[in-house]
Amino acid sequence: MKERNANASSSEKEAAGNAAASLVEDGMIIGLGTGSTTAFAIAEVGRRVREEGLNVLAVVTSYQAEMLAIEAGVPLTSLAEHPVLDLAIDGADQVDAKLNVIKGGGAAHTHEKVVAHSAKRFIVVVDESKISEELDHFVPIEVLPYARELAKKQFIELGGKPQIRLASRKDGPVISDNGNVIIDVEFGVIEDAAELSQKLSTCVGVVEHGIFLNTDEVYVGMKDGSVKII
Ligand code: ABF
Repeated sequence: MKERNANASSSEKEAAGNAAASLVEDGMIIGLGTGSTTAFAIAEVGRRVREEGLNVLAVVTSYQAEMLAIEAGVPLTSLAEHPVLDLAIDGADQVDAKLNVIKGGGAAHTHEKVVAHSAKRFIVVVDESKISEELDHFVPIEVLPYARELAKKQFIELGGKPQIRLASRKDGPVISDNGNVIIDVEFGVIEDAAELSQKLSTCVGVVEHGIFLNTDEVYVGMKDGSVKII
C-alpha cells in the first residue's frame, strides 16, 4: 500500500482548511467532510460563527466531523432538510493533474460522495504531499460484508490487489458508519479514472468507491505557507 506522507505539516493543512473556510458566505448551507485537513476548515468556520456572527448551517459526512463541528459551534442540519448545498469542503488521499481525486482514507467516502454531489461547488483541501502527476494511490471501496469475497474476486479480475482494511488494533475489519467493510485496492497507475470508476460502480456488492471526478477546485497548503488553488 502506498504510504501517506506522514510528515505533512499541520500548518500546510491549516492554511488550506482556512482558505477554503473563507469561501463560506452568510446564509450558506455547506457540507463539511472528514479528516485532519477538513478539521481545520471546520474549526475556522466555527471561529467565524462565534467571532463574526457568520450565519451558516452545515451537513457533515461522518460522526468524526459531527463531533468536531459541534465542538467548534457550527450549527448542523441534514440533507433531508437541505438537499442542495452551496459549498462542500472535504479532504483527499491523492489528487492528480486533471483534478481526479481519491478519497476514503477515513472510511467515510460514501457519505462524502453524497455530500460532494449535493453541492453546487465542491472544494478539496490538501497538503502538498497529496498532489501527484498521476493517480496511483490505492482505491478505498465500501463493500457489503455479505459480498466481501465476491467483491475481492471482481477487483482481482479488474487487475487490482484487494486488502480488507483492519482496525488499528487488528481485532477485525474497519466498519463504516453504514455497517459495511472497506476494501483497499491497489491498481497501480490509474490511466483512466473515469473508466475505472464506472467499472467499480458496477461490481456486485460495492456500496461506493473513493474515485471522485467532480471536484471544482483544490486548495493546496504549500510548504512555504502559501495556498495554491488548482
Ligand atoms: C477524508 O479524509 C477522506 O476522504 C480522505 O481520504 C481523508 C483525508 O484525510 P487528511 O486530510 O487527514 O489527510 O476526507
